[in-house]
Amino acid sequence: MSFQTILFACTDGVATITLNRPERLNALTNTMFRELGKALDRVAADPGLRAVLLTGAGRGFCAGADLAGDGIDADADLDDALVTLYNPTVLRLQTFERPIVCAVNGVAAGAGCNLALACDIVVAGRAASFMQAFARIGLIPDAGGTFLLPRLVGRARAMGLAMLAEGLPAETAAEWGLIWRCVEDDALMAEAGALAAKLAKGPTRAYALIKQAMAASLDNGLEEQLGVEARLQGEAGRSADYAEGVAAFLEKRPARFQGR
Ligand code: T3D
Repeated sequence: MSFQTILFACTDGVATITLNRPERLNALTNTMFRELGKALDRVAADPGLRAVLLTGAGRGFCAGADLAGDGIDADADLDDALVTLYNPTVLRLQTFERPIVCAVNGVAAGAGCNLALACDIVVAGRAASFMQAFARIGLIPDAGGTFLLPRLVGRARAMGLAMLAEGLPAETAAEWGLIWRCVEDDALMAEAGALAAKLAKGPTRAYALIKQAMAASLDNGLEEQLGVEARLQGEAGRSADYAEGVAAFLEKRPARFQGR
């Protein structure tokens, strides 16, 4: 499968998707959204692909909507693009039934920042930064920014990020709990790759259920969420990986999860 705007490679159960417009800091185009969707379709259809690693080519991760090309159509309402491309992509990443590691290799701005934050585990190189660039051009955070930011870092920091639209260094992003970890730049791909490889050998179904449970908790009270946990744990408990996990524990050996 060949693409114009992304690279797609599969190794040892990990599908690596690289946003690949480095001359534009991987700014998002309509084609890129469609190709990202096709790459995820391919992963979803292959039970042997059990984790996704998302990153960017060149010195940036993603500079948000392409302000010069087909990313913003001057004749169309912006909400059309959000409804047809951005929002389905954010929902897909958040509900995708494989763990998604994002390796943020440089600046992540605008919707590029929020696509990164929609992934499950975000690791950034020390030189990377996270910028809600929208207000610089008279827009508001989209691609889930107004949903995730206050939940991740609290209202005060979310408002500062959204209104001041300054780049937040990766190290501070990790301190604030916006991302999982900040690592040295030259260690980024090895560390993120190792995380994805580990997840690709893990209990895939349980990971999908963890994603569901965490997402549900954002809207639920304790009692409802306990109900969600009971239902999803019931499902996890019927998986072959649960049986294997318990057997491996009792036999004092590493578990060999099959992702079922
Ligand atoms: O419905 C809709 O479609 C609306 C949806 C909107 C969602 C959004 O994401 S809105 C936010 C859009 N993004 C931005 O406003 C960020 C724009 N970029 C920047 O502010 C800066 O590039 C960065 C702070 C991200 C990085 O700065 P720097 O100095 O490291 O790089 P640079 O020199 O500005 O960029 C390098 C090249 O990439 C440059 O091209 P050139 O001059 O070398 O030919 C630059 O024009 C290009 N580039 C960077 N960002 C974009 C871009 N080209 C098109 N679109 C971009 N977003």
